[in-house]
Amino acid sequence: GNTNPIIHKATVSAPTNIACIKYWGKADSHYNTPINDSLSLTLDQSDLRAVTSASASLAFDKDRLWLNGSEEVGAASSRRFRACVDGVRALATEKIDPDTKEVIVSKDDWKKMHVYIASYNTFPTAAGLASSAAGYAALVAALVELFGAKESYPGEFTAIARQGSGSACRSLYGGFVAWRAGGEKSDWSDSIAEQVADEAHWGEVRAVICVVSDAKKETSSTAGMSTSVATSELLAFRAKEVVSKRMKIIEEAIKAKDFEAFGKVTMMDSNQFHATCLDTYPPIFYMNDVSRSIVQLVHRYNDWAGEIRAAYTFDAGPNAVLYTLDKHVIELLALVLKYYPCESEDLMGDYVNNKDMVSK
Ligand code: 2P0
Repeated sequence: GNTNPIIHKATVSAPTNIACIKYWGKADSHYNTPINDSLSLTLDQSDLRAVTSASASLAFDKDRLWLNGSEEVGAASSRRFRACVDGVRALATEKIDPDTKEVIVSKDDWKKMHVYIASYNTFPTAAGLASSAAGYAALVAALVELFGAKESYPGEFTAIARQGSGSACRSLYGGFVAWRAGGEKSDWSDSIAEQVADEAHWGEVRAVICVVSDAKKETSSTAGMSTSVATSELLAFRAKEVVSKRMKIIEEAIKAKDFEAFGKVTMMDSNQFHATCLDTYPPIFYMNDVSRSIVQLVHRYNDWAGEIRAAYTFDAGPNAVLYTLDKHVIELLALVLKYYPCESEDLMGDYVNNKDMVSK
C-alpha cells in the first residue's frame, strides 16, 4: 500500500566530455535538439564527474533534488529535470527478487513513487568544467539503474539526457562520441549520441585542462546560443556548410589515430565556434587574453615540433583544454608550467597518479 516505506536506490557517476566539434545553436528548443552534429571525448579517467544517487519510494510525498548538499527548491518541476525523470521512468521494468523471483516493484508501482535525487560534482562547479553534461548524464544513468529501464531503440537514453542538457547525451558513452543532430523524425527521436570509437581504441589521447578562471561564466550557453541563432549568419553557414565536412574528417582521423588531422580540425572548430560568438549581436566573449596567449603558445609549440603535438579547444568560458598524446604530456606540461607557473600544486607529481591533468 501507499505506506510501504521501502526506499529503492541507485548511485551512478558520469564524467564530463569536451567537444572537438562544437554544439552551438538549437534547432528545436522544446526537444532541445541542435542545428549541427557534434563530437567529443568523454574524460572517463578524470575526476571531472558528477555522482548522483536516485531514490524512489511510495513514502516520498514529492520529487526533490539536492545539488552538492543543498536542496534546489522548485528544480524538481523544471522541464529539463521532468524530461529526464519521466522519460526514464516510462522505460522502467518490474523489479524482481533474485532469490524468490517475486515481483517487488511493478511498472505501475514505479509510476506511483516520487524520487529524491542527490548529485555531487567531484570538481569545483565554479570552474564550469564538470557542470551540466556530467550532471544530466549521471542523473539519467542513475535513473536507468534505479528503474531497471530498457531502451526501446538504441540511443533512447541519450535522447532523454539531451533534453536535460544537450552536451549530456555525449557523456553516456565513453571514448569518442558523436551527437547526430537528427530531424528526420518529427519527435526528434533520431537526435541521439553514438559511440564513434570506444575508450580502448585511442587510449593515448590525453586532456590537459588549464583553468584560466574559475569564475562563473557571464553568458549561459542556452541564452548565448539562442542569440547566436537569431543573429549570426556565420553560425547558419557553419551549420549548413562546414560541420558535416568536419565530422567526416574527425571521424576518419579518430579511426586512423591520426593526431595531425584530429588536432587541426579540433583547433579550427574551436576557433570557428568563438568566431560565431563574436559574430553574434551583441557579441559574446568567452575567451580572454590568457586564453588567446595559450592559443599562440600551442601554435608555437607545434611549429617548433614540426607536427601537431597539442590541440587547444575552448568552450563557453576562458579555460583551455589541450588534447595531446601520452608521449608528449610531460613536454607539454613543462611548457605550460614554464609560461603559467603555479605556486602550490605539484602537477608533474600528480601526473603519475592521474591521466587527465588539471592545471591552474
Ligand atoms: C559543446 N557547449 O559541444 C558546446 C561547446 C559549449 C560550447 O554544449 O542548453 O550546456 O543545456 O543544451 O549542452 C554547452 O551547451 O546547452 C555546450 P543546453 P549545453 O560541448
